[in-house]
Amino acid sequence: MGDEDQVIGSKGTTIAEIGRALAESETGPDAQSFSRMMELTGISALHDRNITGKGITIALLDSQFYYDNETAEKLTSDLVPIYNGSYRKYEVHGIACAELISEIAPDVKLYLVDAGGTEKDVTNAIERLMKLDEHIDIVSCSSDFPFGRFDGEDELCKAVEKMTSNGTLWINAAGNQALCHWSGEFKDPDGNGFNNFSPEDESINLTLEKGKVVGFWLSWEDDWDSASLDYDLRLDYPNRGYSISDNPQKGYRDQKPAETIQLLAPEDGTYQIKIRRYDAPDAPVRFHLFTTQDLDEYQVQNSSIGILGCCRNVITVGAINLSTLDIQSYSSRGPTKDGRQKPDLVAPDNVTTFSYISDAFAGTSASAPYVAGCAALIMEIFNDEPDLDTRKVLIESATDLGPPGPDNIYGYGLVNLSSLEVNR
Ligand SMILES: [Ca+2]
Ligand SMILES: [Ca+2]
Ligand SMILES: [Ca+2]
Repeated sequence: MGDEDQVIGSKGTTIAEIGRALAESETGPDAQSFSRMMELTGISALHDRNITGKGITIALLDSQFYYDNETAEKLTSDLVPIYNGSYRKYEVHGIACAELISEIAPDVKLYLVDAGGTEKDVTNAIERLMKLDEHIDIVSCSSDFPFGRFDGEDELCKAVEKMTSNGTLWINAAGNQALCHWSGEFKDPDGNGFNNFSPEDESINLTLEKGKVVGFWLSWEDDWDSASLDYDLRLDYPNRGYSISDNPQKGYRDQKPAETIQLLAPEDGTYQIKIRRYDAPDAPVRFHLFTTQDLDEYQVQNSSIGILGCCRNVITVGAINLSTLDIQSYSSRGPTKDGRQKPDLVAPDNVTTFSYISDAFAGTSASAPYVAGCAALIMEIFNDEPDLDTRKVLIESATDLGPPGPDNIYGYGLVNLSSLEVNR
C-alpha cells in the first residue's frame, strides 16, 4: 500500500443517483445508454484505473459464433475458438455475448466454446474445458433447458458442479420464459382425464401465426430416470387436427416424466394446450409447462427458470430495462423447486451490439455476459487474494431493486462495481 492508494466511488452509486442519471439520458436501446450504464455501475471508472480483466479467462458457452472481420475488431484480441463444427453459419447470438464481455472486460482471454444445442453437448463442452491446461475462471452461458427437476439435482448440474467445485464461477442467463410458463397441480374434478386449468377450462390458449416455429415442454414430479405416472401433452389446432406427445411412462429405465411437441404452426389462430392423464393414480402432481411463445392466459411467472439457472453455485442473471431499471416482463423468476431464491442478480438487456446491428440484443442472454465481464474485473482487482469469493463480492456490491432485500424477481439487485475499492 503506498501513496497511490485510491478509493474510487467509496460510497457507491445509489439507486436514486442511477434513477436520476437515467431519467436524464435518452430512453431506448442505444449504444449511449449502454455506456451510461457502464458508468453508473462503476465499470468505466475501473477502466480508467486500468482494470480491464487482464489475466482472467472466460469461457463463453454458446452455439452461434458467426463473425466477420469488422465484428472481430469489437472483440477481445485474445480469442480462442473451441468449435466442434456444429454451430450454424450467420447466427450471431454467442458473438453478441462475446462483444458485451469484450466491452466490459476488454483484456480477458475469451474461449468461444461451441456447446451445441443439447444437454449432452453442454456436458461434452464442460469435459473439454476441464481438460484444458488453463484454468477457466468464469463460464458465461446464455442458454438453458426447460426440462427437468429444477431443484439443482439435474444431471447437467452435476457436470456444472465439476467446474464450480474446481473454482470456476458459472454465470447463467435466467431465461426469458416468465410469460410463457405455466405451473400447477393436476386437477380433474369432472373426471374426464383432462386437467382443469380452472373449474370450467381444460386448455391454455395460445395465439400463433402460420409458419411460426413453436415448442412445448411439459414435465412433472416423478422419478426422473424411470417415470411411472403417465401423462400426455396435446395441442389442438384452431380448426381441426391436433398434435400429441404420448411417450410411455411405465416405470422402465430411461422413461422421463416429460412430453414435448415442436411444430411449424399450420395455420393462424388460437391453439389449445391440454394435459391428459393417461395412466396415473388420482393424486396431486405438480407440472411445469414451458413454451417458446407467450401464453394468452394462465401465465405463472414464478419458478420459470430453466435447469442450468437452478443449479447450485450458479449465478443466475435476470434482465432489467436499461432506462427504468424495472424487471423485463419476460425475465424468468425464481424460486427453484427446492425453494432457493433465484435469480441472483440482474443486469441490463436491450443493448446495442455490432452483431445485431439493426436490432437491440434483448433478453437475459445479454444480461449474463454483463455480469461475467464484471466478475472478471473483480477477479483482476483482487488477484492477490487467493480466497477471493467473487460471488460474494458481486452480491454484496449489488444495488437492491424491487421489493426491499433479496427477492425472486431481481435477486440481490443490479450488478454494481462502483463501491469497490481499488488499492493500486
Ligand atoms: Ca377435466
Ligand atoms: Ca405419456
Ligand atoms: Ca430487492
